[in-house]
Amino acid sequence: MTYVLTEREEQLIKKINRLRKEKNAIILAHYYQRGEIQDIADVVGDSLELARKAQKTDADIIVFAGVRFMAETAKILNPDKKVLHPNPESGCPMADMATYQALKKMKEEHPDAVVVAYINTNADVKTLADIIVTSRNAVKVVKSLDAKKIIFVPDKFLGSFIAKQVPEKEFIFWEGFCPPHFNLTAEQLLELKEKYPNAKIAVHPECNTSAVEIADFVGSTSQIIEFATTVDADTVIVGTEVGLKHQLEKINPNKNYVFPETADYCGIVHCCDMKKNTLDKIAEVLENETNEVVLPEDVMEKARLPLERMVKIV
Ligand code: CIZ
Ligand code: SF4
Repeated sequence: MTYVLTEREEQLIKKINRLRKEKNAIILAHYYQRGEIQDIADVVGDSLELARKAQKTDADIIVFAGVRFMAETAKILNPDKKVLHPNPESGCPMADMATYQALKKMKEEHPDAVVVAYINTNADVKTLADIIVTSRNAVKVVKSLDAKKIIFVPDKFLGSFIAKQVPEKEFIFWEGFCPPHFNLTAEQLLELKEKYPNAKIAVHPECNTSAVEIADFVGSTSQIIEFATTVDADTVIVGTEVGLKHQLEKINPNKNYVFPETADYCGIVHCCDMKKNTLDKIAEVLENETNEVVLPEDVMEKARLPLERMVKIV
């Protein structure tokens, strides 16, 4: 996506560059961030890649351009670092669908079940999990568990995608979903396929089951990047948040990446929460060191255990 910076944005970038040098800071950005943020980031990746990158850095300050649960995960894995979240209002509606009290109750009702939580959960909910998964490693992690019964929280679509590949286990799903991915229908994808008959369709497992069923490939953001940039097809229809288009075009500009059109700013598949981080906000937190991610010690300690269990498996 060619994007021409305004004069103001160019000045903001100069300011960000000066501040990050002065303060020994790094900027980590998720693939769903605005293109101009991806372009100035030290690292662009999925939530786990970024949290692990944060573990390796010797920077004093980490500016995490993603939604809140991602900045929290980086903090949980790096408790001694200063993690700044450009806009604390950038949350994840799907993560907010799972609450601590309701999950606690569900656990009590199924004492024999193991709780598998998607990384898209708030820190307090992670404290109730036995293990965390991302969309990249979920099937592998769930297959490796001894338990027969799994409570999967919060994404019922990712949950049912996993369940199909792990039929030997029994699943209890949470009624959660990602609104932008849920709104993408199989009909929209098939319409695009009519327009581009030789295209391959790649979707994220957060999409609803009807979209997942007609796709040629289902995977996480980093897996979609691998598939779309290397598959033997000139056009790839991509069913995930439109921010990924920027990265796909940077990595392999010789292909045509078609994302379903959306009428609204927050719609198909456009996550308005992801877009709440802006260059302005990044410059502001770098300058004033505001919006630091602060979590209670006990929450961090408890939430770190299921994250570390996952890291040992993958
Ligand atoms: O873990 C992430 O970064 C998310 C939310 C999606 C993905 O597929 O990478
Ligand atoms: Fe949450 Fe969906 Fe937005 Fe990701 S794209 S942050 S899952 S609402």
